[in-house]
Amino acid sequence: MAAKSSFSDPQWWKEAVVYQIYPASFQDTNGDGWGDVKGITSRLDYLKSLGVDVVWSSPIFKSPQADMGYDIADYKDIDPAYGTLADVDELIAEAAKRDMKVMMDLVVNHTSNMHAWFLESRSSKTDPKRDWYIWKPPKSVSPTGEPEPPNNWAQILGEANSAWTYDETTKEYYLSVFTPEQPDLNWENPEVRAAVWDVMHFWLDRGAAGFRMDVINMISKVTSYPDAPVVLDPASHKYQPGTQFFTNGPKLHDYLQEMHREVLSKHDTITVGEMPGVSDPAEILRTVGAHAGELRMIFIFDLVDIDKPNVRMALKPWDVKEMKGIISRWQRAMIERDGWNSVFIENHDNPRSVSRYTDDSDTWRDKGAKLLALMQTTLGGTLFVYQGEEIGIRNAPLDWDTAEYKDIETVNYWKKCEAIYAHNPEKLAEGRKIIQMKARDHARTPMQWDSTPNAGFAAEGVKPWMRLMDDWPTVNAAAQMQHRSGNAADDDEELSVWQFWQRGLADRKEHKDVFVYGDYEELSPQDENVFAYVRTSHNSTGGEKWVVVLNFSGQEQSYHGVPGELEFWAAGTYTKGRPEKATKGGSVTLRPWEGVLGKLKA
Ligand code: TEU
Ligand code: CA
Repeated sequence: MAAKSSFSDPQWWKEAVVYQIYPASFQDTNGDGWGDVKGITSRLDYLKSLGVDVVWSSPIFKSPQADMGYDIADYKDIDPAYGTLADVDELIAEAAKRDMKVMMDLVVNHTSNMHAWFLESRSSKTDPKRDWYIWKPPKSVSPTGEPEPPNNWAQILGEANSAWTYDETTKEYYLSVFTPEQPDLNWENPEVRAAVWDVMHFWLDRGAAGFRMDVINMISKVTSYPDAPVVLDPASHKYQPGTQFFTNGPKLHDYLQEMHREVLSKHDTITVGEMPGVSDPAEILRTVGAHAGELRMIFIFDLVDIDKPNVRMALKPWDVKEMKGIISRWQRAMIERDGWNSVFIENHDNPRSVSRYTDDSDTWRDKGAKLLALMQTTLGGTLFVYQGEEIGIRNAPLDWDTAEYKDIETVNYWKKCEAIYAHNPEKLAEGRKIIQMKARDHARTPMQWDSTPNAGFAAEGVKPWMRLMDDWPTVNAAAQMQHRSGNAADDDEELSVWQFWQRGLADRKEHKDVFVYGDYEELSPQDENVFAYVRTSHNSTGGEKWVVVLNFSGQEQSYHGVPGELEFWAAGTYTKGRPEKATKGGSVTLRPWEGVLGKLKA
């Protein structure tokens, strides 16, 4: 007989709602146009009122900011732009007062090229830290003295370039899969691993509740460093994606189990591993299985990579059926195989969900955002909400100058477009469109707090580090928190996006047996526009059954598959109470982008 499943065993980190902060763009308090730790602390009450339990901030450590802090120069200090260690102590203490926790971003696949470890490593071939990074001689040197990289792997954040960076000091290359400013650590070296455990202890001892772990599935490389197969047009791409040779590599699980033994097993943590590029359930369960002894959960990228062909800065058509398939597959997999999901559709590396999965026009933006909120608050797993998602911030418009985009990936991508397509205006326009749809910058615009100058992100007269969206006078947190349309007691009152999220998070907690821990069954896999599912609590004594029906289209849709008998409609994205057009007999008619939640008779 199979062992009893732990899926529905209550754990604080399963029920927690995590809010991801992009610190440079959250709240500036000292007038430099750059968000800071004190700014996060000043907004804890806001987060608490939304229903957040855990705050995770993208990196705030000392960094030259080549990749917005994902290039760390000192893991045990805070970048002066963000504040001080004392500010973080205060943040953790203030969060604790509100019964909230703080999670750190652990970026240990690579360091900054300005980290002391790397400066030592590059200084000579015999330096004691030489082997902390991955150094190789050139594959060849041309008669004119031009070195050739050890293999053909492309950089991830500048795919036109090599993943290897040549260093004149010792005439060798170092591996830098993201950018030259982010040299990869050599995890084969036990000293490196011990140094990482030390960093983790440092933050846990300071009161951090756990970690989001940046590209943690890239720490083990295939150490023969073979050439990657040619999948991108070699005429325009000398270098090719080498992902398969450093994603879920041969020693990943050894390292994660060692991490668990040395660090995580000693604390009650929340951990989530960022794991792009892996979709095999058996492999994923090795990390997130209840008895795996590795991490609590990971970010699976199938959904946010739905429109990703070989490289991220490209477009691929997708449809609602595909989206539903991905969600249902992972909901089922964790229940059947005793693992644990994270639920997310936004982060700082992706465009805004309302623009990507719904219709972000002025007419439909708030409906689309509420549809996505209803979906996420009723799916199983630990829920992650991204800064600004709770007010339905959308992508920057096409008419923004490319100079407004600050992200190194976008900047490199646009440079490449301008070089290759200098005489091809059509291709150039296509590149510009890809930026409007896919750039990471869309998630990084300053938070829209209120309708005062600079949207309350920074004081009047300050120039924010990145341009604010133009719609902040109408799309902002204050307006949505105060929002009232019609009579508050009226079922037809429409909630703002923020209010809808707040209510959804509260409902999720109230009915956690259903929405966090319950069973999941998709009802409409073949429907082209409607996504419908049933969540059932495992509770043997009077289990509850709830149905969710979501219209992912801009047209009215009738859905006939509501199973069993409806007790009542609990929520809809158009009205506070009963959806207007809900009918008897298993049918419901949904308006464009409308979603409804109903309780079924047991
Ligand atoms: O991202 C890793 C990653 O692979 C992506 O989501 C990446 O942004 C995308 O593939 C680019 O095409 C993490 C961080 O979240 C990201 O911000 C960093 O730039 C990256 O690692 C390097 O630390
Ligand atoms: Ca500041």
